Amino acid sequence: AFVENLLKHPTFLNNEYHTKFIDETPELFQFSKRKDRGTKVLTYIADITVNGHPETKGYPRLSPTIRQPKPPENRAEPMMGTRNLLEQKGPQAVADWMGQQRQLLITDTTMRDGHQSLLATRMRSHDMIKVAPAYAANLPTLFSVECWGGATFDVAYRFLQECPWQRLRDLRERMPNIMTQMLLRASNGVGYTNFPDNVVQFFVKQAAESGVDVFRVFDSLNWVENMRVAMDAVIEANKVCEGTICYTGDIFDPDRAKYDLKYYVQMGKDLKAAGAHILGLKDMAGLLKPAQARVLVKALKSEVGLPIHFHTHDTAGIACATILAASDAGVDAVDCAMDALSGNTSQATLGSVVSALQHTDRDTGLSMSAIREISDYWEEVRHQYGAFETGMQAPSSEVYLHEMPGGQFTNLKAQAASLGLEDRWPEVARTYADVNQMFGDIVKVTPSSKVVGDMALMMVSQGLTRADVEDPDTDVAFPDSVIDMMRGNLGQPPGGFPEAIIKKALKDEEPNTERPGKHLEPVDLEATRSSLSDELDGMAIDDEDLAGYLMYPKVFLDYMGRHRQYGPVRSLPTQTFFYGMEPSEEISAEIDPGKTLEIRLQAVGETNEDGEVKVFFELNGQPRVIRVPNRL
Ligand code: BTN
Ligand code: 3PY
Ligand code: ZN
Repeated sequence: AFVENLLKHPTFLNNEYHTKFIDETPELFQFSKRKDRGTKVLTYIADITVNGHPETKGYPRLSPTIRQPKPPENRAEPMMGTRNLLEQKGPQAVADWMGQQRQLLITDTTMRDGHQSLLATRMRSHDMIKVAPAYAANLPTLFSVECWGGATFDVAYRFLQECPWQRLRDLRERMPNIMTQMLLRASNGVGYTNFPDNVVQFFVKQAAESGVDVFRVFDSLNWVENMRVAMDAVIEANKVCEGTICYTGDIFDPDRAKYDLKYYVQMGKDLKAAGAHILGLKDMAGLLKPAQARVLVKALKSEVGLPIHFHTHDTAGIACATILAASDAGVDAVDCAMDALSGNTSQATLGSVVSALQHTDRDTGLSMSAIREISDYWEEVRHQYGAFETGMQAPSSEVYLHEMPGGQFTNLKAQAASLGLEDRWPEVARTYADVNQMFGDIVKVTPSSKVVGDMALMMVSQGLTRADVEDPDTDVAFPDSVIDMMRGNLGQPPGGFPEAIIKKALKDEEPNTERPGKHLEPVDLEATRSSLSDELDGMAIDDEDLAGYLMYPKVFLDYMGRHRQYGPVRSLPTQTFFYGMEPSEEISAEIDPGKTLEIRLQAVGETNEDGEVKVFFELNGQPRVIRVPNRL
């Protein structure tokens, strides 16, 4: 390969080379770059077949003869839906229309929060794209499909070796009539820290261009001041701005008076004044109970006057009851997940909510048979992700103690286990609640929930109690995330953080109580684009790549490195992506529209003395041999 490269090189051909030419021309050694995409994909399959995928190690694959998930037939041409209204008349018209509907509107969260909360966010685009046309054709009256944002963005690059932007474009194209919806952590974008204002603006503009219609914007401390930059960017892009309240505590509990009815109504009014088209009510842990929902929804409806979109989790098993109470009280739209990916830490069961409302004045009008067919598809998809199941067997009222968001609960359990604390989970849960009180009773949602979790794990593993931490005479090594939050880098909770804990974490350093973005220099976008291009050997960097890099520089670069080696692996079936292939198995992968690879694994050879294995394939009928290192 080296000689081939050398003979083709223009400097060599022009006789301009000198003795240092070889040393100074690194591209001569970049053999993998010259591999065609078919070879790259075979290299990936060979590697996974021999070495396994690091994410599914130790978990048995399903039999290769198991049926691939098959999406339902389209029953009709896609009827006009909310997306057409948005395109024709704009976001205010969507909000006005929403407020005039009698039926309860439904958002399907399966492709975002559903798998984020049940399968560690590991669902691949391949499995979503296949069923998107069935949503468009068979459920055209859904309010929206939540399919982007939250944790799905970095997990796509980090663990699934795919571009989140392409997922968005592919889904958008296949559901032209239904609004897509994303979860945006305001100034934290889809990351864990506050970004400079121009990065947030750039990200929102790109998300709107690539296909997001509804932006659910929330702040992890419920600080409206810190939501304006993101909200303004959504409004500027002419998309639906769902300014969102995060719900915590219990409006009926006098011990949690900080988060009473008045607090939420005032926040709703502030979001309306900040330009929200609709009001999101985000109950990320599933704490809102039916009686409280009745009171809260009524008050928000009458005192704020925006249409309300309610999101909750079924962690305690009560989400359907709360949704039906909210529906009675006049909530406009609610989030549900398709049956097969609902319940427990996920959303309420879509088919059950739809069924419960049939023949009532809030009948959703959605087709139960269309829902069943789509849910059957998701059930088959879910089987392929067994390695990521959390093992949660039943709903649990323990969530009222710790108040962990749906996505964090099982994650923190796994983190605790990895620290050897699996037997001490009840203690972790109690400590999480203590940390919340010690921090002044704050909203816990990404990223503030992660800070509380970090602190709780540190305390349990070091045997520290709240009293120990608060004792001025005990030295405490706070996690970095806690120090960062006390510095004011995630913004301010209502009433600020308690003085004593700031003092203990920061010692003599003064916290910043202004909006973090106010003190962050704008990023020079064009300079960043050109240095990123240099780092990637002159590759053209488009706005999607740049926005991805700005959110997660290292994750993006690692993704690009693997992409160069393995090519378009997003098009592989999920079984193959996670487990490789078995001898005589055949698959096909459409790597571009109309360009399909037919791949058959013939045999896997012995490992030679260099530690390499020959893997024998047929690619579109032609024999191919790929060598990969045996790393086991
Ligand atoms: C990651 O966890 O870094 C992403 C998964 C991709 C890692 C690739 S997959 C083929 C090869 N085998 C490994 O064990 N690692 C790489
Ligand atoms: C996220 O930010 O990813 C969430 O789902 C918060 O609830
Ligand atoms: Zn959620």
